Amino acid sequence: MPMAFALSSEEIETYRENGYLLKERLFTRDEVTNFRLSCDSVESRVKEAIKTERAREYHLDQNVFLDVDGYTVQLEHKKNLDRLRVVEPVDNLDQRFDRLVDDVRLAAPARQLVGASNIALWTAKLNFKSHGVGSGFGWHQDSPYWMHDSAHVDLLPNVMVNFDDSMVENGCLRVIRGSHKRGILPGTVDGSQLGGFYTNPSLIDKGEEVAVEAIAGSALFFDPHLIHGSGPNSSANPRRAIIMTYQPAGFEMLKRACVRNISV
Ligand SMILES: O=C(O)CCC(=O)C(=O)O
Repeated sequence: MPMAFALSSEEIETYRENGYLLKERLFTRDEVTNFRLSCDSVESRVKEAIKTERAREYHLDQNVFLDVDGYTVQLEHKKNLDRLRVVEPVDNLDQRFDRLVDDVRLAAPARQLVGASNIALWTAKLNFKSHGVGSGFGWHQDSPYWMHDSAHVDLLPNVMVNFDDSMVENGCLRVIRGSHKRGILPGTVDGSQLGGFYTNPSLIDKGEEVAVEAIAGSALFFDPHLIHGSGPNSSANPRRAIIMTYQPAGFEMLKRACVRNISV
């Protein structure tokens, strides 16, 4: 009998072909409401932590990053430095996020995509994309960021759980369908510090671009080699989401010297 919440063979085929798969309404309205409360709580605690002497600030390409208490914080760009952009890893900053890592609705598909019956967490980041100020993400693959820290970069499927309706207007995720099949692609050569992590524009087939609009409570599974990015959020609505990445069991997390195996 198929495991509850496991992907069907057609869904797996779609994921393998396109590099992504959207599962609508995986989480209820009440669950989404609670996840939003968790976002607020993490935001206020992180804002306090980065004011302390424990925080170490550094700049990359004029953007501000802070390492504090074992996680990294990216602030929004330029004049919006009072707003958080990304917190990573975030799983252990909130009990609901910690439980979400083990949620069978995500873990059962992740096991199939990793191809292992036992899996662990690789990383979990909370992207705030605040209304009016949330900046976009340039076209990139995740695998070039991770290849120096993981020996199995092909086995790191992502799942993005949307806590708000995620539309073109508030900067939904965009993907280049099928781009994962080409493996790790060369980066941009523009002299910037992080340019090498952005996919060389000459290799991006814009004819395959898809804006993946998704309602709150949906989950988007996507391949670590899939080229993706997103526009800014200039709307009046937030676009909060967590992106969790799984790996085979027994390996340490990115940026944290501990193994976080999945317990169900
Ligand atoms: O949240 C987004 O819009 C994009 C995030 C992303 O691409 C990433 O965190 O790697």
